[in-house]
Amino acid sequence: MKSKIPEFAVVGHPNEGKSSVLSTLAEDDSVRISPIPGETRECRRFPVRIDGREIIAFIDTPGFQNPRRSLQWMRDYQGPDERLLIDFISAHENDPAFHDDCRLLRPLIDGAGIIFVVDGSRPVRNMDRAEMEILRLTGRPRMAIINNKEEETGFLDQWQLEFRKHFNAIRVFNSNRATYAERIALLESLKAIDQDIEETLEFVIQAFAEDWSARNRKTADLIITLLKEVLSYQRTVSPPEGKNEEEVRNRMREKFNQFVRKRERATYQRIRRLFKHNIFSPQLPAHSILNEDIFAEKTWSFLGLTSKQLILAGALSGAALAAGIDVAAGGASLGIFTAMGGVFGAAATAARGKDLLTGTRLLGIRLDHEQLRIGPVKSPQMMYILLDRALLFYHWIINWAHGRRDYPDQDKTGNAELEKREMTAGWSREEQRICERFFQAVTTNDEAALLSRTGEMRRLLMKKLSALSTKEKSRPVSNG
Ligand SMILES: Nc1nc2c(ncn2[C@@H]2O[C@H](COP(=O)(O)OP(=O)(O)OP(=O)(O)O)[C@@H](O)[C@H]2O)c(=O)[nH]1
Ligand SMILES: [Mg+2]
Repeated sequence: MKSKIPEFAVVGHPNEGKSSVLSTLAEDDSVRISPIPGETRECRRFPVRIDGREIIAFIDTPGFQNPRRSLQWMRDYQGPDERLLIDFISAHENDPAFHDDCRLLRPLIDGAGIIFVVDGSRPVRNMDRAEMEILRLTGRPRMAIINNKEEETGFLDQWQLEFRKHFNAIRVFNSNRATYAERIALLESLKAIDQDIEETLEFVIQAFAEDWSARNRKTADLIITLLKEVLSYQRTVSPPEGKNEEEVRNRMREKFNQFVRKRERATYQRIRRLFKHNIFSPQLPAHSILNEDIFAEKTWSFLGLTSKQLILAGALSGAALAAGIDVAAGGASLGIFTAMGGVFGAAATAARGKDLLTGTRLLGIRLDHEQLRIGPVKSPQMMYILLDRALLFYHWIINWAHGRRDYPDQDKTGNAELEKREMTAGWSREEQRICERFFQAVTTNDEAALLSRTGEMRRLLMKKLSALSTKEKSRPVSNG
């Protein structure tokens, strides 16, 4: 039985980035992409499923093999328009010189719309004009996508001029950098290519948006669970006789650190899966603060609240400020990924790092009836550090396009940067209070307050996640 969901064949010249565009659009990292032209030889359908239900499908196709001769045949064709594709395929299907052309055109007979992909960083050639003309002759609704593989933008005007003759919509969409907002914007433009599918696409866009908020809600819940587990951490040991108490304390502390690292890693894995990075694991740039251990002094001097803010929140004494150690606040205006280049000196590190990391300021450890008790967490800075790291991770993962397969550290695009003002130190006092109340409820195990504090925290996180996911980076070139 034929499905009624909208289908689009992604077509174009070999190696222009068709499969990459599809992979990003469909958020499917199982699509085969390769620098060698001719990677895709057969059509493959990639449906997008939401809650197990297919809502739209994209078809990966081989690149045009013989566009000029195919066009010539079509121009000489005498039969009825509606039989053009069927007759073309039956005339060429056994000719190896037209293998790919027959394959890529077949989905159009079955009713698929066209998404034509070109690498706009090179000039328009006659071959491209032939391909565009073939697509126009098919009479199917069609959109052109400019996927710039290189930084070069000098040929864009040329492309747009050509596109206006042949397509119903044009859009710049980079398979390696497109964000969620840009995917939605592309679907919006796709509506313009055919009135008949406008309504269906409206439904698809709605479903995409709802699915995205559902993922954000799940992400918020995962972060909250992580916070609760870490902040309420409590263990008790009876130090064996004759054992050095200091050693036991250190071991307890190390166990806590291990627990936090493990739980954090597991949370990130889940977030990664929520955003459908199933096969490839996006790599952080070498200079990312997330590459630092969560208990590294560097982490504690870059992330979380400033000393001043902590004092304001009653988590640090004014003496710390008097001692002149609030230099860390100087990082407030710096992008967190770029700030790593040694801007911070030892003073800042001493302020928020060492002070909290050593001793018992972070985690209470006390002797109680011959037993050593550790936890719960005493400093809210632990919560802010976890929050900042999770937000950084989230921002990184949602901006890693599924079609991007270049792993080495070459992120010059800047889309991984999260400004300090978008992290907890930049949150309003009221927002920080929500965090403090949550911290209170968790660490004092105040069951009565916990439910409403968790609700507040979830709403706050949802707001932050949604703000991070709707930053649009490119605009449509033209729509008609
Ligand atoms: N830098 C950069 N590389 C890209 C971009 N889009 C695609 N590529 C690379 O270009 C090469 C070809 O990409 P594919 O998506 O496999 O191209 P295709 O059009 O499907 O190619 P065929 O299946 O061979 O027709 C791969 O090495 C991609 O990683 C881009 O936006 N930027
Ligand atoms: Mg391909």
